Amino acid sequence: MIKNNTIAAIATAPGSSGISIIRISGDEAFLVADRVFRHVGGKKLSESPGFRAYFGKIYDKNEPIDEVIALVMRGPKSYTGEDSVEISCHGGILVTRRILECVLHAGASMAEPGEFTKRAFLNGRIDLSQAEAVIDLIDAKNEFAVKSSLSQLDGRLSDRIRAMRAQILDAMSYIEAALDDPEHISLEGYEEEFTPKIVGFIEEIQDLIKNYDDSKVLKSGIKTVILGKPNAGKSSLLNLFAGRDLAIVTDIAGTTRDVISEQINISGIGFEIIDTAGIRQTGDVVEKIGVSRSISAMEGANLLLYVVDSSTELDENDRHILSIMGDRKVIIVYNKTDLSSKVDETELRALSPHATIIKMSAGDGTGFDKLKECMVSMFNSGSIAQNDQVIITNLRHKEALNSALTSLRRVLESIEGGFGEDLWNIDLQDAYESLGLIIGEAVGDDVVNNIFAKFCMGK
Ligand SMILES: Nc1nc2c(ncn2[C@@H]2O[C@H](COP(=O)(O)OP(=O)(O)OP(=O)(O)O)[C@@H](O)[C@H]2O)c(=O)[nH]1
Ligand SMILES: [Mg+2]
Repeated sequence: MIKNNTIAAIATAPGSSGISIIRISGDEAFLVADRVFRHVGGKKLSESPGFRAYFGKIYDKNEPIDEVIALVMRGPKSYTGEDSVEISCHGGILVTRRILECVLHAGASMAEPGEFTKRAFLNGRIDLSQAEAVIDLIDAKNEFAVKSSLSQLDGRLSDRIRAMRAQILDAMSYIEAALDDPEHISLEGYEEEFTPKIVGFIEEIQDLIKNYDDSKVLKSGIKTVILGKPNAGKSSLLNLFAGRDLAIVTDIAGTTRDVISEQINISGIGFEIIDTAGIRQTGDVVEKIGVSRSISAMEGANLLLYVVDSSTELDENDRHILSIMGDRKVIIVYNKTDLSSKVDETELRALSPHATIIKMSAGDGTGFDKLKECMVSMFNSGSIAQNDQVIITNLRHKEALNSALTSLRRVLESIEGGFGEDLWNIDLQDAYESLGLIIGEAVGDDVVNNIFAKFCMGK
């Protein structure tokens, strides 16, 4: 346990609320709290066995400030791993600040953002990837992000990394021992046993890296681009998703010129819905720019919603757009079903055989629920983005995995090239260290400070 001074901060969001919490942590947390808190029954927090709540008042010298509940947690079984007190007071801004001031006067120092979590890391209660999961959890914008951060906080990533490091360490020790004592430990034929192990590590790391891109999609939302020729009803559809008049809708073909987007949530899954300019051959300079933006928006999409105006016949514009969509995931939105239909479904199906067709009216909202259900079921079946077993969500982790991968590939090259076992160990050592960076072994202070600086106050 690292001896630390006692820190304090307001842990709840600033503003008026039912309750606010002032958090105190460190060796003198109980003493500091006892200087400002008077229990109704006269008990001292420093004499508490811990994990109990005490009702009383906070005093500034002899002036009562608020009625509060003090929650006492004894280290190492606390968030920070240290003795901690959480004071729940009435949630006014002034009251909360005044209590914090009293606590600071009583001997605590003001915590830096993220310092409570940093202490949990420095005290060995959680590792670095778990600390990062705490920020991710706080920042989570959808259920996927919550789930993946929780699994990381739970230590699932750390467990996999630790298991790999332990095996690498074993291999290194064996080689080292054999090099030191060749008479008793032989490396004769060892590469036959060793090569598959290294290949196994490489595959496992590749697997982790591969799901990084999917997880990035899931954290920020599945990129869903609405495409179609002018006047098909694309902006009307965006407005339905947004639940408000976000984009301008008119009966003039070529209304939308710019790419407009909105983050939404359907059944806990994040989608980034992007409205684009209708695609057609046009002489208008501004509209032309819009059309080329629509096409580049399509490039990075995870899902395309192709809107067809079913009240007009399919034309060259429709055929052109359907042909440039390639093998991307497409839902065809057969729009304007409230008008008489001029579009033959079989022809549509022939143009885009793998797409699902949803009939709806963006005008009055009929069939919109079916479209949303279809989007969710494509996600759940894994056809838009992989949604299980996703573990890597953090760029720092991905970079560490990449450098471990490079080192392990070098080990394979050394084996194939018939280079000495001492060379294998140099690269194994590098891989071991790179993996260690993920869980926070031997990371520099600057990296640690940088990570915790992203936290909010009181966390
Ligand atoms: N009757 C009917 N009209 C619709 C429907 N959806 C859209 N419209 C109308 O069709 C016209 C064009 O709609 P928009 O949403 O602006 O079409 P857009 O695809 O964004 O058009 P551009 O931005 O020009 O590419 C507007 O007059 C809408 O009110 C629908 O389901 N039924
Ligand atoms: Mg539009």
